Amino acid sequence: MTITENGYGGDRLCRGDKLIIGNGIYGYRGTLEENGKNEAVALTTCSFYDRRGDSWREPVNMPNPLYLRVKANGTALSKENVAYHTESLNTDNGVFSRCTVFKIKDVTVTLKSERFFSQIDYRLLISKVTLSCDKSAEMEIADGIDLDVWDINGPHFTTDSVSYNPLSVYCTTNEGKHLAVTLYEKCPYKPVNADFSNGKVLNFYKVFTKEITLERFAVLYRSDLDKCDDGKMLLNNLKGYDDYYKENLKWWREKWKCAKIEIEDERNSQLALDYSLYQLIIYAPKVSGLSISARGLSGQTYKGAVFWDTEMFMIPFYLKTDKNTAKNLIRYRIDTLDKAKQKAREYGYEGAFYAWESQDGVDACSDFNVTDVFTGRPVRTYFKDKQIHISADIAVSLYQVYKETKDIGILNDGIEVLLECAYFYYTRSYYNHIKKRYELLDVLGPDEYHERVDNNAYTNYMAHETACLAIKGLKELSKKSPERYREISEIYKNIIPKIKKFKEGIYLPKPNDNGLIEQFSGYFKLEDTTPCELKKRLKDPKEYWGGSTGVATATRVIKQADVVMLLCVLKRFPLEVLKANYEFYLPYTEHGSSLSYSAYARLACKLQLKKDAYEWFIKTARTDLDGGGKKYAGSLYIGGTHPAACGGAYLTVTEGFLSDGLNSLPDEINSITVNTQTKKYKLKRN
Ligand code: IFM
Repeated sequence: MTITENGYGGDRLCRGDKLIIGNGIYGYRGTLEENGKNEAVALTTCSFYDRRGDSWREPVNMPNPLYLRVKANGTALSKENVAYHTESLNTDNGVFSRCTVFKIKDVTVTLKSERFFSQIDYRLLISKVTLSCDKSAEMEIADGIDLDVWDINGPHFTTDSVSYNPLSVYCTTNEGKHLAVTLYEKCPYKPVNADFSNGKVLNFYKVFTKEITLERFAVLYRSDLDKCDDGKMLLNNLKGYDDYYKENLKWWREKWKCAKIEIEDERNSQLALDYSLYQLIIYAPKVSGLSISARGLSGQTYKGAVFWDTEMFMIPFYLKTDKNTAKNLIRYRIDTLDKAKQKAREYGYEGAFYAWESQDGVDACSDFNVTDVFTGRPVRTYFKDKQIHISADIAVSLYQVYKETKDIGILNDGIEVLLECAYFYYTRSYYNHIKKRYELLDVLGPDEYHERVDNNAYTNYMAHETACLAIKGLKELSKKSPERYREISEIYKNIIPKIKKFKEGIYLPKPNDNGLIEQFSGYFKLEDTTPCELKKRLKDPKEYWGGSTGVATATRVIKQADVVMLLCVLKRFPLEVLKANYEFYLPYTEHGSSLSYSAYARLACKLQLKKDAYEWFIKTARTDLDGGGKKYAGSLYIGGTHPAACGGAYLTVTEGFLSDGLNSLPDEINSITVNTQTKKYKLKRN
């Protein structure tokens, strides 16, 4: 399907997010050829990080190889002379296109362009620009590589060398990594000049014509991935634009065969679903050792870091549609186990405490992750120190990947992740001698507004589950991989009994007489108010609600699904408990994180709350189509796309609408067909 935006003057930041293309390693924001850093143009990278000075480390935005500006009969084509403009993204084939008509004095010029990434060779970004006039005109085109890029904490590179024919730049980042962009152009005319000035390396064309087409092939290089190849081979063997176009269509056709969900419903959710799954497809890294950041490839917010979003919200999609990607994503955690062990030790514990915001396994989360809107001062936040549920999220996901792929290699290598995560919880816990139980004190659950709480139910149950999976994983190994089992049992012989003790003794807050699980000790005693009421108390719309002084801190208002998330993930609670907690926590939930809606959607399905389920589904599926999600935490910009909400839409359909949950579809949905790598499922309303 196609997402279309009309009119030249739209919100470029928002369109840039929405009309994004990508191939897992690179992304290109939905911007126009003539745009620059002020319009947030970016050729984004997955996990190619750099730090400038003391500011946050973030992924590098590459030099932009698709820059172009035009004059016709001496007048610049600019926003002042736009007569018509439309731009769109086709989710069926990952092609961005635009058409702009410029009317200047004596001539009308139509600029059409399209662009897409190669999905076969991730180093290739391909574009075609056609300029056609209603009569012959003198066209002056300057096009090439813009090195003056959009950054939050840049600049991230300096230019070492520039060459012409083809245009090429070679740069070094502050951390000493290298990147290069080479732009090869096919055009019936030769450039009259080329130069490097004002941060741009450009070819200049001057022709008298009615129409001119430029085919542009950008070959990208980053020294962390392309170790022994600087792209020369690729450049020497470039195919034609149409060949790449056909290859691209074929790739996408195959991809959608395993991923497409067809939905017939009242509010035409097909586009929202297509777009959600499209995002998950374009964010899937093409090589192992990488994972998906919380904002996908839409920019540098959240430091391009990997959160629990990947394991808890995205991996389920890949497990059904692209098992290799699911395995690669969990391998990212297996590969970074050492860093998690190091983090645990830094905090005085043993085992594995994974990074809350992972950049290659290292925690990028700052101690001061929010800025106070009133004072401009950094606010001490505890996401990194206390959000210990991250290790359990990874362990639970790892076991799920093993179970669904049946790849014993994952368990052989992942068993240490399970054991180390479980051991971390044992060492992190406090044994309460009076109550005779292990407790996890001073933690931060999924609801980030209440920091440093005791016995968060989600955390305790998930830590328990981790211990169970570690023991189960060992048992499984003993049957499927006896040699590895013997080896591991020997290495962990002193640790396994501790994990077992923790498993038996960890405090699991039970539902009370009303079926309610308390989110953390003391939660029920907090002020009983709602997000709506809290909004009235705000002195600034961008004020941060959590932390020590936030409006939500002393109240029951929570940022996102917490107990409800627990009830979704661990399928061990009876329906009456699901019902009681859904009803209880709903009025307190702000849905201030895009992760929240889908948890409520999945639970609503289980509870046969069909209307609710449909509403939550629409919200999660439309998050990025409607430009939703918070744009600021305090005064910190956190905009971009929300792949976890996209994964949440997928989970709602597959785990909710199609599973044992609903006996029949919500009234608003006529039918749903889900294609996966192995099967096709169809459900029609009774
Ligand atoms: O992982 C989430 C977290 O749960 C809430 N804040 C945003 C993060 C990234 O999406």
